[in-house]
Amino acid sequence: MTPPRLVVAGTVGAGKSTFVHTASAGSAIHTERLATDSTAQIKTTTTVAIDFAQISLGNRQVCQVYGLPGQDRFDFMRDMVMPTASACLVLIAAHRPDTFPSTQALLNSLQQRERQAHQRQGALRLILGLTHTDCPAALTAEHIRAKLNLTTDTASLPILTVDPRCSISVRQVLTAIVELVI
Ligand SMILES: Nc1nc2c(ncn2[C@@H]2O[C@H](COP(=O)(O)OP(=O)(O)OP(=O)(O)O)[C@@H](O)[C@H]2O)c(=O)[nH]1
Ligand SMILES: [Mg+2]
Repeated sequence: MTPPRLVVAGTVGAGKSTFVHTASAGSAIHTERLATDSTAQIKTTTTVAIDFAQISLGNRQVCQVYGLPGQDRFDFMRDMVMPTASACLVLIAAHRPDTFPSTQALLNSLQQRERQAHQRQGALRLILGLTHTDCPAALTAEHIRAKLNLTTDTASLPILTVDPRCSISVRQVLTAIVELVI
C-alpha cells in the first residue's frame, strides 16, 4: 500500500524546509540555494525544488513528506505533488500578516483541489499549521482565522500550532495528520 503523502506548503520563510528536516531527523533531501531576489531580505537560502523525506511513525506506519518551495515563481511544482497527496499542511508564520494575502490565495487554490478530489471520490485533507508563534507580535489562531476570512469550520480546516524546529512538536502534528487521513 502506498504510504500517506503529506505536502507541506506555505509562503517563503514559513518553516517548510525546517519542518521536513526535523520530521526526518536530518535525513531529508533538500533543495536549498542562495536567495538572490527579494527573498534575500528575509533569509539567505530558499528552496528551489521539492524537499522530500520518508518518515517512520512507529507501528509500521510510514509517511512521505514533500516540502514545496514558497516563491510564487515555483507554483507550478504544486502540480507535481498535489495529485497524489493525502493531506496538505499549509504553514503560516503567525508574526507575518504581510504574508496572509498570499496564504489566502494558496488556500483558495488548495480548497479547489480538495473539492475536485472529493468529486473523484478521493480525499485531500487541508490543515493549517501556525509557526513562529514564539515571535513577538505573533497573532492568535482566532485572529488569523478572521484575517484569512475563513468561513470553513475548524473540523474541516483544523489549525494546529507547530514549531518546525522542535521534533516533539513536529511529531505531534504528523501523528495528528496521519490519524486524519487513514
Ligand atoms: N522563531 C521561530 N523560527 C522558526 C520557526 N519555524 C521556522 N523558523 C525559522 O525560520 C527560518 C525559515 O525557515 P525555512 O524552513 O527555511 O522556511 P521555508 O518555508 O522552507 O522557506 P522557503 O523555502 O524559502 O519558502 C529558519 O531560520 C527557521 O529556523 C518558529 O516556529 N519559530
Ligand atoms: Mg524551504
